[in-house]
Amino acid sequence: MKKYSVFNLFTNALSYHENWQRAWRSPKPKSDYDVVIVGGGGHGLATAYYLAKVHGVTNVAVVEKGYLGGGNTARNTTIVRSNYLWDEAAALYEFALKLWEDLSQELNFNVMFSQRGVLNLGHTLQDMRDIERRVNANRLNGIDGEVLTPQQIQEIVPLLNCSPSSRYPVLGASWQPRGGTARHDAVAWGYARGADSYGVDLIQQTEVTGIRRENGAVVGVETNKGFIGARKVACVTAGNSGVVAAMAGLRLPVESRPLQALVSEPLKPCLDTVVMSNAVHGYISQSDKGDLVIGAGVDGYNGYGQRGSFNVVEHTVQAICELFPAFSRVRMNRQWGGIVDTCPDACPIISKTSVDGLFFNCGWGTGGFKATPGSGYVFADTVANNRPHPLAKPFALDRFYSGALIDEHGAAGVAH
Ligand code: FAD
Ligand code: PYC
Repeated sequence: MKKYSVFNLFTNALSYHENWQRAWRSPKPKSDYDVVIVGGGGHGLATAYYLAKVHGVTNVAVVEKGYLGGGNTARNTTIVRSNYLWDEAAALYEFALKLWEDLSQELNFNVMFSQRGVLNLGHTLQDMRDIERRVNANRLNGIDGEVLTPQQIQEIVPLLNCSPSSRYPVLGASWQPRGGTARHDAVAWGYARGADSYGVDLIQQTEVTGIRRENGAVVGVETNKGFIGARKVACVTAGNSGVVAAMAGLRLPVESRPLQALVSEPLKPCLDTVVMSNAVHGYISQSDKGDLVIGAGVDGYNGYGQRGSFNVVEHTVQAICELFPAFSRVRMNRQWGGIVDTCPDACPIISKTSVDGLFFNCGWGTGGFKATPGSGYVFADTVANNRPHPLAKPFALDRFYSGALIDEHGAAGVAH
């Protein structure tokens, strides 16, 4: 992969970007691939990268209906942590967190991973019992975590209202120091450039409209630009997974709902960690640009409109003002929604399907950004070897038949 020097940066800055190389090719689709990945978000691009790099499978196309990283990857609030309750989920998210720690070096692309720590606040005795249980479980799994007192929290976040007379007093928090945030589009671009350098074709503005099967096996995808043959099709389409699965006659146990976020006008640095509260129900961090990045839970209805409803915005900013009275006069610049696909147990699906050669990676709900590197790694392994990667095995579709669900609603961070 080409390395970029300070000299390059300097000359490019003075050339009005004219000499900048494209970060990836824009090829016409071939008639046939070993693997077609549907969906060019972070997870799809990471899957392509690891298929090529780790498994030597390079005759691969990523087919994206919009632009790379323009779905939930572009719309999320970039919180990364691995403090999930159950062993299976904790192992998967911790694997991802370890990949995050070296990702900028791996991709030679600054993904701005910032381990500024994540606080999950508790406001009731039951919250605190749940927090203690989760932190204990995390530590048994080798994941960093501590239970903090209100005094310790106040030292980390001086602006947080820790007054015992507040409506929902802060009684404590879980603290994962290795958690934090990353730059969402840099992750997509880094994986895209890496995958392209191995020969993967990244095909944008091309919508998959059908999944062609013969004798119970996948043979390719129909697109709005024609048929593309494939021995394997790996679908990584987040909020649209139910729609894409239906193209192959499958019904997935996912529901698609809007999840909203907001950013404020930029402020001087005032919040250098991530604060989440499930009870008051809002979360917040400050981007490197200075904006407050804010969100809460999913909207209360299913749908595909990437907007959401106003009452959720109102509820979210009320929660933030309750937690941070000093932010009550900050103006909000933008609000948006993304469509998240949620499973009944708030855990993802990483799985083969009943159609030979057809795989799905979806159902990450409100929390898949943090999993991007790990998700791509284990899904690539699953697709390349036609069997689940050990970390992906508990997340196969068969759990909805066996009943071996992994209930992570408590650790999901925002309500589903
Ligand atoms: P996407 O980035 O959505 O990629 C899927 C792609 O598939 C899209 O680009 C789409 O255009 C494409 N596609 C769909 N249908 C087709 C088709 N028929 N043909 C071709 N292409 C198709 N997670 C966290 O861990 N931390 C957070 O802080 C966090 N905050 C969030 C805040 C909001 C407001 C939202 C909406 C989500 C948040 N998430 C968070 C969840 C996270 O964004 C997702 O789980 C994750 O980005 C999913 O990645 P992906 O690559 O699977 O999906
Ligand atoms: O999964 O940590 C998370 C999260 C935070 C905001 C949305 N999802």
